[in-house]
Amino acid sequence: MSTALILDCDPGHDDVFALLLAYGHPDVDLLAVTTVAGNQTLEKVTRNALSVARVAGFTDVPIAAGCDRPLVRAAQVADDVHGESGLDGPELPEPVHQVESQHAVDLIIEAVMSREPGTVTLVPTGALTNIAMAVRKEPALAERVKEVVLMGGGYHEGNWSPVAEFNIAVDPESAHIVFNAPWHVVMVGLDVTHKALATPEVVERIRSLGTGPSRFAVELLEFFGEMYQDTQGFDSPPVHDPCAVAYVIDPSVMTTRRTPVDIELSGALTTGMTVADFRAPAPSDCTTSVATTLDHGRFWDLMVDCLERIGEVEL
Ligand code: PIR
Ligand code: CA
Repeated sequence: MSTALILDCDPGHDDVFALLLAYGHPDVDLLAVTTVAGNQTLEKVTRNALSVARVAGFTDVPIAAGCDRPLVRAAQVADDVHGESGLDGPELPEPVHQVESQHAVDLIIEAVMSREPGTVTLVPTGALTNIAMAVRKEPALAERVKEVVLMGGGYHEGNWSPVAEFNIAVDPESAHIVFNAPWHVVMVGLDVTHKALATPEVVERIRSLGTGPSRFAVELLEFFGEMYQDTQGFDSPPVHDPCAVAYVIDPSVMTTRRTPVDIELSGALTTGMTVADFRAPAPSDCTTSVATTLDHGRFWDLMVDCLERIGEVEL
């Protein structure tokens, strides 16, 4: 049975792997790709999504642009790891199709509300601005979606501050709305994505596929790896965003724990922290879960199989 999925992203090197996995896996029906300002400006990440659609051959999937800044705070970009374009490294081909005229927030609402209740999964891999706007504009969304499986946060780790992760830290007010809405949220945070390392063996497996999309993927990993080495001292880069898609495809690639999570909005040192309460068994009305461990081998098997299935794509 395939899962209908909307990927809300800010490509972004690792977002591309989420796009490839969501498009290339037979158990996922990728309804739409929506974009949000984050790793780079909205204009840049949207162009990147269109370019990737050409590289991987999914120009028939609608791509809609969303919010160009966080709800409350000034925009911040992550050009220290993603570069000036948001996707530095490989050559980015000119897009061959157009972005939708509809705003991402309206597309999300329409796509979910027009389908059977409990059938659409939202996978945000950037700031949560579009998702927060959508559930505010159409509160019934919360009971209509199957669940929200997001890459963001971390209960023991941070990357944008000692305790906060980028996607949450740049727009904590949106994160607060999303984590407190009455839907099930699965937080796939740094606690597991920092284990999703593209080791030299992984890079060689992808390289050996010898296709256009696999070469593109390798060039992304090479750039991302250098930036992660220079800025954060990682030997291999963590490929965060496809972890959330992998959970949707096969939840057994990670373990999760149902636990209350809330977002710090006014800390002196902790704004944007995802505060998880592990002190006792979760209360029966708890609607949040956190991912706790990742099966590295099976995760990368999923990713490599997907690239193999996508195969060669004529540009
Ligand atoms: C990755 C990101 C932002 C900043 C850094 N340093 C690294 C992006 C990724 O695209 C991912 O969605 C999330 N934000 C990880 O923090
Ligand atoms: Ca991202």
